[in-house]
Amino acid sequence: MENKEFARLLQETADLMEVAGEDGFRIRSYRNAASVIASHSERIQDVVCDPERKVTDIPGIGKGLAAVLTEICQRGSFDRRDEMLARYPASALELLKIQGLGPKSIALLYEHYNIRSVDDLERICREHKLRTLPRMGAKLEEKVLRSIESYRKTEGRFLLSFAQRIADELSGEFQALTGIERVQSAGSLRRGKETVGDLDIIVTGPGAAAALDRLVQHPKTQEVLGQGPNKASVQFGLERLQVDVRALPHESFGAAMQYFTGSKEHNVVLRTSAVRQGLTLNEYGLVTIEDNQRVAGENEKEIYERLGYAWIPPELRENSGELEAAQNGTLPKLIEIGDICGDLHMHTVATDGRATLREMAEAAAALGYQYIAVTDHSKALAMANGLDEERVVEFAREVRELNRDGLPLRVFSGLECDILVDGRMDISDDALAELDLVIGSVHSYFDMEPQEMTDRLLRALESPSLRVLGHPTGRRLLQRESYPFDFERVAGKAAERKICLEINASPERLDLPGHLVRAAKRKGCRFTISTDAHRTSHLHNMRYGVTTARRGWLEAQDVLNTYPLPEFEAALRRH
Ligand code: DGT
Ligand code: CA
Ligand code: CA
Ligand code: ZN
Repeated sequence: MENKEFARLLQETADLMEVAGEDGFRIRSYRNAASVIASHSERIQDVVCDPERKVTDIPGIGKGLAAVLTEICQRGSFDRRDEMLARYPASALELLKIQGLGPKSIALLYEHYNIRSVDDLERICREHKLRTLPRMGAKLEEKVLRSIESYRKTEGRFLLSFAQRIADELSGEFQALTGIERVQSAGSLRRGKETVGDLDIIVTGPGAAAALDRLVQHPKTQEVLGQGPNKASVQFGLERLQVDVRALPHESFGAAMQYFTGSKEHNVVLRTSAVRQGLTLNEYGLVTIEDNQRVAGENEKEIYERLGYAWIPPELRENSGELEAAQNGTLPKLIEIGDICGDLHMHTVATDGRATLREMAEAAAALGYQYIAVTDHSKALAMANGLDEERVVEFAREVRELNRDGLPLRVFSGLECDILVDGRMDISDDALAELDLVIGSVHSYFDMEPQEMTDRLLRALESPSLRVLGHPTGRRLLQRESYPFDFERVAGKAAERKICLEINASPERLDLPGHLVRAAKRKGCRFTISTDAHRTSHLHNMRYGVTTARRGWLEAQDVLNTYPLPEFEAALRRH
């Protein structure tokens, strides 16, 4: 069991206790423990199961919590949680996921309107009854309705990185079975979509059916949804991610990959095009309608080419112009992970990161990078111990020295400077001017009117030292939508001011999203792709940023950190 899962169970229970109006001490200790566990570097399960170790040695974990953690290890839940769940069914937890409603509001809704589900809540808002409760108003009604809409869109979806981990785990196990030729993921995962509904895995080879058995009998399989000779579907892991595995003959591999990669919209157009050419396309192959002659199927590329298209990278298969481009020979030459020469957004122990500058530099050098920018937070993020002017200037000096002393790669001094509520930078221009690379980011006051937020961002783009607009929409996948603002205007101004838009590769953000990357490119913007790493392992998330850039049709030259060191440095100086 992952630390995140322990943390989730504790948070959940604390939430329900708060709904129940229980005393604050217990609740705080659960929440505190959840955050300690979530960021603990070792697996809590290993510590709990090791008779030589004591969980109570971890700061923030007392005797009571140690017992709770042991119980979770043994049976995946604990008494207190079961008690709370008996009192407030799963629907209360569901309601807690609606943004804008805290436990206290939910308690009120239970009490006054006996709300038991998201549907109930929606009805109460539509009937304007929410505003009759203490401290709630018409504005909150609107906000809750918007939150419900976004909740329904994300319900039952998973982060790309999480889906990828499960796909890798299962693929590895299938590959190890005998008689397996190929194991590949299709579906939204292969298209690199930021969230994934379910996994679609294709297996070929004489022993392919063994993969279906393995899936169905897997110790982590929670429930079997169906099993036939060619297909098995299960709910996998505690998170109950649905996994569909299909066993197919070797000669259908390409057709199956094409069919199950989708998107549905892309496939509809391709199939229609096939029919116009007297052909039928399905998961088994491409065949002539007239006499059922097979013309392609083993190889995806052959299928596209036989139909008059260049092979289309999966990230583009959304029926948003890629089919026309593939016919005209105007598909972009998409950026690849190997094009990346450096990472331009990361944090260290100086603020809320876990590693030192040298540790980050060493880890980045091990990835083959030529340079990094270290960009800790600025003082407005007091909780993160953000840098003030004095520390900024001192940091710039220190980095110049460290580069002379010999680091494993070139380090640029940077800052993730807060964009204040009025659009000013959190740090004076003089201090910012000492740095090599300044990112400006919004971390507070998300609830502004669209016009205000647009003005705030436009003003930030006036800052003379600003090089990059960090995580430009502020979205948190499955948690918080973008703050509303006029994206076209902001992108236009960024292009004019030659300020890059960041593609933040953190799997919880992937911000900008692909469709906005593409829109910004049309406006003439350039980009950076960076991990926002808070520990060395996060540097590996670069792949998700590159995937998102590909979904935005970017080529290597659109992205500043594909430049080799001399060109990158020259570009910084030109600014
Ligand atoms: P997801 O799982 O919601 O993130 O999105 P996808 O795209 O992986 O969708 P999924 O798992 O329902 O199906 C995978 C692909 O298989 C889909 O992109 C296209 C193809 N496919 C599945 N069912 C159908 C269908 O009923 N009609 C058509 N045209 N295509 C289908
Ligand atoms: Ca899927
Ligand atoms: Ca599926
Ligand atoms: Zn940030």
